[in-house]
Amino acid sequence: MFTHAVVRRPGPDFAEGLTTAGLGRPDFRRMLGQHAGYLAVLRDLGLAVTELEALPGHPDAHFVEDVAVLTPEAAVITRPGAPARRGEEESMAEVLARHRPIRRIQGPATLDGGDVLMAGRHCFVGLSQRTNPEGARALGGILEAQGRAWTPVPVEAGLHLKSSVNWVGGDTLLLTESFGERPEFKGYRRILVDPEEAGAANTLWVNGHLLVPAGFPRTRLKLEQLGMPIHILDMSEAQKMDGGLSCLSLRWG
Ligand code: CIR
Repeated sequence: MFTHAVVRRPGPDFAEGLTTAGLGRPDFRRMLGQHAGYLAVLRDLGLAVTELEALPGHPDAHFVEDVAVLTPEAAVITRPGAPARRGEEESMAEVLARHRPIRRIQGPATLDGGDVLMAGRHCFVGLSQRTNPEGARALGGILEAQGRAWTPVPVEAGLHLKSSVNWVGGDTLLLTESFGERPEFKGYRRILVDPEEAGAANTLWVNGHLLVPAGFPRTRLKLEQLGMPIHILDMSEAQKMDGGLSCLSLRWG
């Protein structure tokens, strides 16, 4: 169960962030509204949410998930794979140091938290355009010292591993079709998102509830079979910047 989360308010320059989505220019007021709605759900689900101020000059800094990985034993401050995003991590390290001992990923390793998928005690680490093998191994070494097993997973589609694969409780993963048959996930019950609904894969489990992005009715029907309460959230403006539900918070318990 999660008891805490950290989020960061999007800044007025957030449309200058990195994106490949091709979904058009996002709107700041709408983004703030969607961000506030997301925070409200986290608070309703019992999390103490710390909201940091926007970080001027870092238009992607509200995608806080990428700059740290939390385990019960440590907060691992990452070295983001996109040079433009380096510098977001320091103010997060200050906040997380109040909760966990700090560990750091050092260059030339790169690691984005969006590539780190915790499925119960097991961790999958995506090898992507952002996370290199050194970054995966550096995190893996920290996890192993904590008694956790991890598996690297090549990310051949999407920005991060969690753009395409997410844990939705128990032994169940929600995946896009291209990850559905990957051997790394064979031991799990797998729910595939509809091929037209790839964006639905970035669904977020929070304390026995599922936060699901709006606009994906077929995946919603499949997820309803799991019997968990579902919260549909409009994520259109974050999606225009290649982001989604998991990227907007760091969560721990
Ligand atoms: C980026 O390209 O880094 C941001 N525009 C989006 C990051 C999304 N983060 C995530 O999926 N964990």
